[in-house]
Amino acid sequence: SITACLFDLDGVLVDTAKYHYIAWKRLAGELGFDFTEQDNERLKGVSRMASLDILLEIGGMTLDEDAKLALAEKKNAWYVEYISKMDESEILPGALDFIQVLKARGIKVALGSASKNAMLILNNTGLTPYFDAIIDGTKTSQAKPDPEVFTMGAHELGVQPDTCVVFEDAEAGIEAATRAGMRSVGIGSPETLGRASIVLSSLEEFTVDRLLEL
Ligand code: B16
Ligand code: MG
Repeated sequence: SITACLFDLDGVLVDTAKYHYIAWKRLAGELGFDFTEQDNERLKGVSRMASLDILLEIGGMTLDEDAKLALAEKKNAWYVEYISKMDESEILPGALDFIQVLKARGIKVALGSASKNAMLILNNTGLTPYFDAIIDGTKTSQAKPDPEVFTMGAHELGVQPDTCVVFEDAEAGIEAATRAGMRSVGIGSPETLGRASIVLSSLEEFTVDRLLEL
């Protein structure tokens, strides 16, 4: 049986990738190189510092740790400015309805995100009260595909991993779910998320009855 659903944030509940993209592009611009939407695909689900490493690799730059921390902070300040203007209209189609039905059916709901800004996004979109547990980048030490974020989620909910289903838009997130011993629902394309139990284009086309059949 299924006792809990664990949701990734960016790409599953909200589309913050566009704000990450504008902020990284602005940083690349200051550093003197271009950063495309296609480049940005490589940053999805990846931690902030690992994202910066990919960006610098694209620009052909090598910097010391202090310089990298300063750039990451600069990018984050811009990103926080953008996400501060978010509201409930930015919740992705079908996400809130699905979460409400889960709660009504007694299935627990947790967040499993790499972002250190998750609380700001959840508060601005009004999603915070729906979560029984919130695990984000401020609580974890290992990035996906390490299973830590989801293992911590199950632990905090007091449920067994094999009764959990993870919702993820990134390949590394599907791998993290599998390594945690959980089923997974991929949101996006079957080409990159083929290892998920099932792949959907959005939560709009999903129901709790289909969840219980996984
Ligand atoms: P921050 P998720 C991830 O969120 C994003 O997909 C990824 O692009 C970002 O670099 C990462 O959070 C860290 O975010 O800079 O806000 O700490 O998909 O795990 O919800
Ligand atoms: Mg994601």
